[in-house]
Amino acid sequence: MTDTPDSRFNSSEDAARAVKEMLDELARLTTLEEESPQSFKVRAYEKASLAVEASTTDLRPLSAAGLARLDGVGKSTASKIRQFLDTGSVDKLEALRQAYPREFADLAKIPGVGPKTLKAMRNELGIQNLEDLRRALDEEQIRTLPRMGAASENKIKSAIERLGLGGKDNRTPVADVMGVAERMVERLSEHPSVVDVRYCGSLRRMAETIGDVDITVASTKPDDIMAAVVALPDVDEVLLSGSTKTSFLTSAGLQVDVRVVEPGQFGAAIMYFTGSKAHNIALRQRAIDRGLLLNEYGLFASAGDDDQTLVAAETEAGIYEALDLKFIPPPMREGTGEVAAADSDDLPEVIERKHIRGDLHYHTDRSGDGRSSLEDMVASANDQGYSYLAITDHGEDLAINGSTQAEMEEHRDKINQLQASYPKMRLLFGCELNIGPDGGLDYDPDFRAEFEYTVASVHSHFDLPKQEQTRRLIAAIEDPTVNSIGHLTGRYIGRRPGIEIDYDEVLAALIANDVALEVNGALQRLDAASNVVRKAVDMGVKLVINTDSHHTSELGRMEYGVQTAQRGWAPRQLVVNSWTEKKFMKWVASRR
Ligand code: DGT
Ligand code: CA
Ligand code: CA
Ligand code: ZN
Repeated sequence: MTDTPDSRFNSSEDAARAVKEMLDELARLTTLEEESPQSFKVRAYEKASLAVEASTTDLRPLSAAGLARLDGVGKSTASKIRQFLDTGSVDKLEALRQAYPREFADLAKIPGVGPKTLKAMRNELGIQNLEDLRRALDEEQIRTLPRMGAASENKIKSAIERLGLGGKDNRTPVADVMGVAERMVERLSEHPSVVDVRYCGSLRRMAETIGDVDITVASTKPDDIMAAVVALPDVDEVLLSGSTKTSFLTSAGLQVDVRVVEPGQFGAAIMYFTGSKAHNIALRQRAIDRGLLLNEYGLFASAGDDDQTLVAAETEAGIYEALDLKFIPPPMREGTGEVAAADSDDLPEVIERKHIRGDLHYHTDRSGDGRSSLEDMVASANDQGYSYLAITDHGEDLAINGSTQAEMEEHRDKINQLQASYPKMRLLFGCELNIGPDGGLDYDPDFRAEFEYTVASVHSHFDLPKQEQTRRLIAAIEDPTVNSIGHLTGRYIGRRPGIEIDYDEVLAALIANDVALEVNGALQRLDAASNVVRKAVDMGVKLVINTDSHHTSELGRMEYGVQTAQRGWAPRQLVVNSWTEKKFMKWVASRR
């Protein structure tokens, strides 16, 4: 195969995605280079990245001049994109990677470590990586840098701890893994020798951070598969190349293990490699108790040492059934009582994607950060077959992204007009209200009451003490115009720790006021977290699973939200957006 400009990327979408990732990395490293996220160059890369994401144009055949004609793409960025499409790399980016190796650049993710500080850390103290930084913190050296003090040292220390960066193992936020894994699985599934393929491990269990990616392939031709794996565009360095297993690193340093198994053993294999280890052990114990043997090749009945008969192996469902258990959804397989619950028929009927009838946190370009029109956003929701949809653009208190009352009134008219074209889907004029530092909300209470549905969320003041954060949330929950609380802590997994609250108090307030708790399906958020969902479920708090979409490409987040809810053992009946429109609207009305 030759690398003509058109053959490097299989599809227009592949090319756009890779270009966007390249631009994002350029923006990140240029922020370090220029010591400011506000620099002209950084803004240019960010704008171009958004433009590429929003555009449906095939970038591959465009000349540099053609690329520069795209809205939001400047001339200099256009020539970098062209170079990337032609060669797979960009000189400028390679130079930046040299200057700022990944383990150093990653330190910029720690709240309290800005680009200026980071450079000073390296120039003054020789800090190159997390380990160096931790040592400098222990030796109280950071406070000797300009603008830093003992308080900044403490802030950085606690951020390292709360982000889970402290341990030896280097885990990656699920948001940085899912896209890569889905892409590899899709590509492998197109290979003629692949019978079935699935990602397993912590990713299939929808963990928040991922150690490595485990992909299992069913095929009778392992050699073909191993060759196809090392040819994947994501492979940066092959670590292990065996006859049925290949391990490699992606350019972002993520490890991927791909294993090939016989098609007849696919169920047993994906069950084993999905884990968790604790779940596997509980299942194997159950097998032993029944005189059976369970391993990655199947479930066997043993009639003497060398004589084993296969009981089940082809599908996971078949193995659970043979173990006399209900099927346990992967996100619940954490060894936290799910096997015992399935044994005594106490396993809840958890929410599934097919139960979802509406999205209740949904933006349009009425919001400063929204990127698709009202018409397109509503059409996309309609394609999902939803029977109701709350359009919740940002309230006025959210600086540049919010809308004034007059703008909202005009927006309402547009929504009402659009309703006529969608007889099967009820459109609700909604709002994402901002919870202020003291729990105050946008607009005056009379106008707030005109929204047909609201989600109230924290977007600022992340550093208040726990007690104040708790009080702040409870004040919002008690407001009669609030139907739900969006992304509870405001965290970005692995990047921003989110507010600290007293969960018992907040969940009790949700119950007392009959306000729903959102499970936000954006992968960087997954907020409320699954452990909080599980606590909420135990108390009987109502839930709502949303995508918080700002673009028509983001509706798939519903699946991630559902899996996070499953991880929290959320039963269908507690999820308000699984209810019929009639039941749902009755609940909304009872609050107002
Ligand atoms: P990670 O990669 O740290 O995010 O977490 P996992 O769960 O993906 O763990 P990984 O990649 O080490 O192993 C994948 C699965 O393989 C794991 O969930 C269960 C299974 N497994 C690994 N080691 C053992 C073991 O020693 N015993 C049993 N029963 N299963 C294991
Ligand atoms: Ca893994
Ligand atoms: Ca692994
Ligand atoms: Zn939102």
